[in-house]
Amino acid sequence: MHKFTLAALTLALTGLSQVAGATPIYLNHENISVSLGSSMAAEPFANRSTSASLASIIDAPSAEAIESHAQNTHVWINGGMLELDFDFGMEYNLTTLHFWNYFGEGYDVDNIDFNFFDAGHNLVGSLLNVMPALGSTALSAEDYALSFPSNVQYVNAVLSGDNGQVDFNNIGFTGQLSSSVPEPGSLALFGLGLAGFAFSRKRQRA
Ligand SMILES: [Ca+2]
Ligand SMILES: [Ca+2]
Repeated sequence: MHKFTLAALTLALTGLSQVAGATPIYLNHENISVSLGSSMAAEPFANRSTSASLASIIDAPSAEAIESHAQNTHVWINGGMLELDFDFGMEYNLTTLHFWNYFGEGYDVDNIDFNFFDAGHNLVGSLLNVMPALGSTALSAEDYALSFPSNVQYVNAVLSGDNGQVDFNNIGFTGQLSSSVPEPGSLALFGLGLAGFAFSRKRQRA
């Protein structure tokens, strides 16, 4: 019986932390999607299919991940720009943007324009003329702090290189769920409700 109550409390605490959205979440293929922007041809990548390339953009397991440059880890546009549309599925208050650039000037990304939109597609922030540093052969991310912790669900990114080359390994975001943080009173009521639920289940089973 104590086990059941503990499980219910654990569930309640897990639920509370999700409702509060207090935990920074790294956004990657497990919780967001990315597609080609409206300016792009269907298969613009030089080395792989669009589906494989898009999957590779958001496949870093964490913001601290190291990724080696290989055909199945990077994406490459030969002669042009790359426009991407990210969809987070729900609104996040973003804190950091992460970018894994190519390691040589001949192919790396030299400029990125980011525009951030809420669930209603209203512009809530921009990060323009980002000039990412060169990566290295064992790539770690360059981090950009975001100064507008507003409700972001969609991100449009346009990446370009001085010589028409766009090559990089990953783009990632860190943020917290924007869903409103409940008042302490409602938190306590929520917890009491769950505890009551556990107690009544316990009595029924006894
Ligand atoms: Ca990758
Ligand atoms: Ca360059």
